Amino acid sequence: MAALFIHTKSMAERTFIAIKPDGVQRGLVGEILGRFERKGFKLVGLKQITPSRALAEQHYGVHKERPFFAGLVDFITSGPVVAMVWEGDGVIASARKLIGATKPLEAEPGTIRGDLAVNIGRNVIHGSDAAETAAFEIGLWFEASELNDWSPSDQEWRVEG
Ligand code: DAT
Ligand code: MG
Repeated sequence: MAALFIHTKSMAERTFIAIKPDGVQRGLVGEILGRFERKGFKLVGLKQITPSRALAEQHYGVHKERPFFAGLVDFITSGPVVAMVWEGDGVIASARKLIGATKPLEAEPGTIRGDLAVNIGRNVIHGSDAAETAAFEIGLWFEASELNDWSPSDQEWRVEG
């Protein structure tokens, strides 16, 4: 059943990750990037951007009726964000595990929020929560030309075959 082991670029799973303004201001960019790199995922898009209100409101559109929405948009537009796309099998769910629970005081030690944050309104990082939101958020934050297909030279040491 060799077909089971065929991987093509079109099958590759991708997720949208953003280091929020608090993470950038606190000098946590390298620390956070390093956790995804060390796990073995592949970075295929990376830029620093201060989001417009329109971008922020679309990104958090699912929360637009929530009482914290205006404050959330104020916060996410308050300074540079480091926007990323990471690729790999299972990367959407795995990234959410690396990130930890939304409330940092409930996030497990060892997770990004568990180790690096204390407040829900300053929880340093965003990660897409499902395949549909990942596709939406990647398309919202990145042009197709900003994403790179490439093969890490040590790929065979990360995945089989
Ligand atoms: P997550 O970022 O873990 O996907 P979410 O989608 O429920 O969490 O909410 C998006 C962001 O909104 C979250 O990272 C922080 C903020 N937020 C959520 N609930 C909040 C609350 N009750 N008070 C203040 N900010 C909140
Ligand atoms: Mg969310």
